[in-house]
Amino acid sequence: MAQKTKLSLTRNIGIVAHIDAGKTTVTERILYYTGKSYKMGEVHDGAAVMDWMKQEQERGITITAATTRVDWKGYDLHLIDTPGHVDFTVEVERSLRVLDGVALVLDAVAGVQPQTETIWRQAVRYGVPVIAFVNKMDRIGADFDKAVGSLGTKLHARPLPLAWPLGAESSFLGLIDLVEGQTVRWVEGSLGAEVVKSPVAEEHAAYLAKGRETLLETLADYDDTIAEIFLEGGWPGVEAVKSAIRKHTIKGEVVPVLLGTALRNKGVQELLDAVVDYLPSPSEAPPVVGVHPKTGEPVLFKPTDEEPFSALAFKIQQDGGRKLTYIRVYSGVYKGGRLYNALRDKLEKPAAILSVHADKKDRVEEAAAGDILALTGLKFTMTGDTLCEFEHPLLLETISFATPVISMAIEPQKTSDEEKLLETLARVSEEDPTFKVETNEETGQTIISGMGELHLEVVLTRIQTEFNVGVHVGKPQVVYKESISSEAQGAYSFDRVLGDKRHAASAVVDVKPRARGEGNDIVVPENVAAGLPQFASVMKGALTEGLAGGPLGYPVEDVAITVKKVEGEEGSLSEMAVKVALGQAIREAFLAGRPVLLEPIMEVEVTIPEDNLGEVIGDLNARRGEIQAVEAMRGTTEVKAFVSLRRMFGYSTDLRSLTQGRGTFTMKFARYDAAQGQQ
Ligand SMILES: Nc1nc2c(ncn2[C@@H]2O[C@H](COP(=O)(O)OP(=O)(O)OP(=O)(O)O)[C@@H](O)[C@H]2O)c(=O)[nH]1
Ligand SMILES: [Mg+2]
Repeated sequence: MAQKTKLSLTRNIGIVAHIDAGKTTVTERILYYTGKSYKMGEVHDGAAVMDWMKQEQERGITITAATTRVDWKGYDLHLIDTPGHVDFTVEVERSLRVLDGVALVLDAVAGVQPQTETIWRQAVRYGVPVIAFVNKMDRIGADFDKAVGSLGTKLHARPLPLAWPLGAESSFLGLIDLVEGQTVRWVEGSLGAEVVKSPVAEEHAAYLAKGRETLLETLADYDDTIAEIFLEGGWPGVEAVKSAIRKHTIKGEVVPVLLGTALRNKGVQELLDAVVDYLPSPSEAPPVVGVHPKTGEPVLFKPTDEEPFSALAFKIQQDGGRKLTYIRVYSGVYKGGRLYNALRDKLEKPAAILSVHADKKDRVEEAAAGDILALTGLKFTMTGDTLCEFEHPLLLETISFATPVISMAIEPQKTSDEEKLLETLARVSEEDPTFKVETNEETGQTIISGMGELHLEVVLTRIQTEFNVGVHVGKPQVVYKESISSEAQGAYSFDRVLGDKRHAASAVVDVKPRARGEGNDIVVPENVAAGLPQFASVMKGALTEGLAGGPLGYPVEDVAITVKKVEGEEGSLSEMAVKVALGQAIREAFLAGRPVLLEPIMEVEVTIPEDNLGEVIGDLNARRGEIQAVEAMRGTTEVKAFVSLRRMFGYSTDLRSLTQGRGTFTMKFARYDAAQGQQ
């Protein structure tokens, strides 16, 4: 196939949503309707192909993003089914970084939910166009209009409904395709595989007219050609409307909305049609620009086979005894031989190129622009690294990850397993950039940290079942940090004779608090740096160390440090003297700046039956939560609050007993802030 055609017939798409919206169920239908699976696997039976990990099947949730490749009407679709639980957002983040478009699944009853908002922000940040699918139209309380409305009110997106539902809840039967002007239904006996399209019945003509009017009215805001025809009261024709939808979806101006119920096998083929019709091919996605690793000059390769090879490693996975490195290829073709890791300045020699479908892998001959594949045999490459040709080096933008907020001590049940445990933990943290392993220097304990209780629980189960290491763990703790509350200065002079040599230096450092979440800022003014070029790396080391552990013993956040002076006499000004003087000056400055302990604060959303409101609010107050909003909707009430993570341990059990199991909640990290009434 000519390459241009090949690329224009490719779509790299993610299925994303809040937890339980139905991503995996939608994906299972996609596998069935495209002929990739011969039977439909259900999440609640633990039989979904895409939820292939044992823990996913047991827990009924997706934990790790699974990739697959299907053929739809001659198009080559690379799909990634992502998890919705906030503890696994790393999987969504890295998927969005390498995808060209997403299908955002909404629950027709709940509409936009907290995690939907997070994903939306990520999609906007990476410039990824979005199509929405309002799923679960069969559920009691399903409301298409309301779900569409929530895209506008909660995400500030511009929704563009492309269909109108015929019925809802148990009487949801089909839809009117507003673009084609047809009624669409699915034959039950064929598990929805047989789609019946027919002209819109007389009694539904008004829906079609009204739906088309809204469609054109919305498009007219972005498209002059459509605006002219709309103002004259005309219909521009199916092709013209499709091409306008495509153009403005790819620009990120509108979000086409489709609907159905994956569980009842309705509406998924229309979603697939929309994916190929309205989401970009790799060649239409914005060009990926990198920088030269040495000069920092911009480097731009077009997404064609003729250009030098470039790819981003976005995921590492242990697969039995071997390591898979997932890559998204942006330009060129790789057929074998060495690849250059431009970030680590290392040559890699991949052993094989694999096309991945859930947990199955097939060897393929080449990796070409637009492909999402896995390589085996890489030694140095980590998540976010660029692979390219040695002669044509570039660095693509890496992937940023949230930092862990919860930690616990871990030790092997058998002391003989100590080394094996450390090896296993190292492997897990290589796969998962939001899982960290450290040794507490004071106690010698091994501390693991991650995004939440579920995250650590999943890792612990893997360690015990997949790697066969029995472990004991401590109680979960939050990850504290510290900052300062006022401007201050620290000075220190070091002068000591060791052996027959005198070591002496003096240092002065200014520190200033910065706003929460701003991070640290280190300034070494020219006049200080210029006088001591031979000590540049020692000074950098002292600063990094000073920030790694402040006077309270935690990593220091949100401070500006300015090194005012580092000096000494020739002969006695040594590396050791500079290191000690600067390190102590930093410590003095932090102490004088009145250290404050910071703890993770979570944004909590609780959904409860109206009659439990009093108890739930009372309980949140007892946890010293700051209630932000209470919103009542048809018998259920939503409470939003900021609560410190420390006070949220065990909340799911408490909420269950407060609401007789009817309440649910989600929480996500909001910020680090001064710890209330602790230490
Ligand atoms: N009533 C109804 N239930 C559905 C529908 N689609 C999915 N479900 C159910 O909703 C639950 C969650 O579905 P999943 O497909 O696992 O949802 P998910 O978005 O993949 O969930 P995570 O990956 O864990 O975030 C399962 O019990 C499904 O059977 C639907 O259209 N209607
Ligand atoms: Mg899932």
